[in-house]
Amino acid sequence: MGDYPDIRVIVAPYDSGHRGLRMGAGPEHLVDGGLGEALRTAGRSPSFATVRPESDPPAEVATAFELDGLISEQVRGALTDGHFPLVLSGNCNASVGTIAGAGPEGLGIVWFDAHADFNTPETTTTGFTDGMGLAVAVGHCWRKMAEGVPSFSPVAEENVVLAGVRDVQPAEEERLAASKVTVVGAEPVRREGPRVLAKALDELKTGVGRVYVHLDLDVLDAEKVGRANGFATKGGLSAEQLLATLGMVSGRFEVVAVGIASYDPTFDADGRVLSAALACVEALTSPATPAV
Ligand SMILES: [Mn+2]
Repeated sequence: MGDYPDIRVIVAPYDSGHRGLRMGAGPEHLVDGGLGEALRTAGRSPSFATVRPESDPPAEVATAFELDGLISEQVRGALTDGHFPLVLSGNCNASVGTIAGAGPEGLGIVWFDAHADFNTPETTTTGFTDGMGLAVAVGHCWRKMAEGVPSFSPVAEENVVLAGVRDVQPAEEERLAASKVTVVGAEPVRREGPRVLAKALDELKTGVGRVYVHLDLDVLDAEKVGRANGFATKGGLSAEQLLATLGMVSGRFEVVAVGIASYDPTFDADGRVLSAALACVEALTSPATPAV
């Protein structure tokens, strides 16, 4: 990250338009579970802002994009104030707001997730917009809705690295293969270590200098670490591997914003996912991160 003295924690505690429900409980659980302490340990002073959509009744798609708009304004405001934006959200599609606020032109995305979040309304079998977050970010779907998010424009596919995936649907697989998104699955990271990500990051660096880091906590291994949510699967990264890969990202790029998403504390009874998440926050916001 850049040399920001302060961190603006932007809290978007919603899942599918519902406040505090399921993964919507994650952001406040992270805050109550020691996020401020982790930031202070990293030498930062945090301030907190919670976004509140007003669409009534809430509707999954409309509320998701309303949240994106509110997040975009918060992220832009934080950057204007010289604060580093850290966005805690229930769903991954909140990333669209963060990317918009950070300024999508010339921005790269490093997206950690067990899933590809690359469905569109035409390929999804669940109707869950969370699973379309990356597809929206690169302009593949919901284009009119995304246009309504202040400052949003799609990020170029070639400026995206998707890492740690292992649960990808066939239609997503096809569309990823036809795209310029670089995919580094969880399996090679587990087999050969975090360094397998180096090539993808070095290539990304030829195109962009600043990145948004998206961290869906279900990139963590459901067995070795714990289940971040109801969609978590085994075969993922250990906390150490994730920390090492994050260090590789912050060693190469100016990280302009971080998003942490998809944490449902009811699946994390022993708090191991929480601990891993806080360690990631510390690593990503420490003033000096050594390059690997
Ligand atoms: Mn996700």
